[in-house]
Amino acid sequence: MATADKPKSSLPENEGRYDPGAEMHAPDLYAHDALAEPIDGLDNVTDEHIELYREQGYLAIENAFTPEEVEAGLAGLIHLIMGGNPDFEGIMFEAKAREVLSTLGPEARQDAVRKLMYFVEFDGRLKELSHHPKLLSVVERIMGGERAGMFQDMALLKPPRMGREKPWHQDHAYFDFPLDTKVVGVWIALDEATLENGCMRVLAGRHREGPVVHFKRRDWQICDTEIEGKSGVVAVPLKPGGLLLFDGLLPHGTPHNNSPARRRALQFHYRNESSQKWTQEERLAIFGSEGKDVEC
Ligand SMILES: O=C(O)CCC(=O)C(=O)O
Repeated sequence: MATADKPKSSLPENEGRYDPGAEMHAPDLYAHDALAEPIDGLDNVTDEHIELYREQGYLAIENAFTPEEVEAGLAGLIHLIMGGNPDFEGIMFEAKAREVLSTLGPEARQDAVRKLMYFVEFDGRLKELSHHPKLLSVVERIMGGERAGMFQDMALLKPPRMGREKPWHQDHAYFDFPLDTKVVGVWIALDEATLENGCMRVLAGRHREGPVVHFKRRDWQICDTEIEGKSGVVAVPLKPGGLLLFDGLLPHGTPHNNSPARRRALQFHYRNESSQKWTQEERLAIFGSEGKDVEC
């Protein structure tokens, strides 16, 4: 396992900043056909499960992390949100909370955060989770035994009532890596992630059909009409300490959190270390709509 790329203390330009507001999605956009069936524990991932990952583009694992590890992750996040490391600047607030931020006390401030990025070099507890040997071993098995390098770390908090949708997208559409790069996302539940508070939805098996054009709408996203009415949507509710592994080309998204419950999660991205880089132009030629006869 390689170490993370050079730490950045703040959000890089164009990353996490496309933020047109809080327009609400259609009520059925995240309706599901099935629930994921998680494996119990990272130790119990068999070669058949790895094969299943290749076929369906994801694998859910419950009890991947202990309650103590989950507590440590949450403590690390809260420490950073409360300004415990003054060098860390990678916090993004929910659009609705920005106007009132200066009036919020510490508890309310936590529930105004949409996401944190590039934090592992600023808190050892979070770094330990991202470099957990059992997790890395499964990620490297998915990559066919290649060495994995983590290149992005995020925490997605979806606060009660306010937490915005993350529209359907493929993560690869955000990353400047050639399409043959093995990109594995790991999404870790720190609170219970439920249908109501915005657990992940995935379009099972769709990664095998390759890239989908993305548009700037409520976010950099797949057009809603590409998803509406599609079968094969799997919802992935998880208890704290459970995780979802998913392919960089797997369409996925999460609805608005309209419940009173928090939904805090970590998301790490790994790629095979031998992969090359793309330019942004190369990426947009594949994932962007410009020059193509497509509309949204
Ligand atoms: O945690 C979420 O709500 C969705 C995260 C996600 O899919 C992403 O940031 O790529």
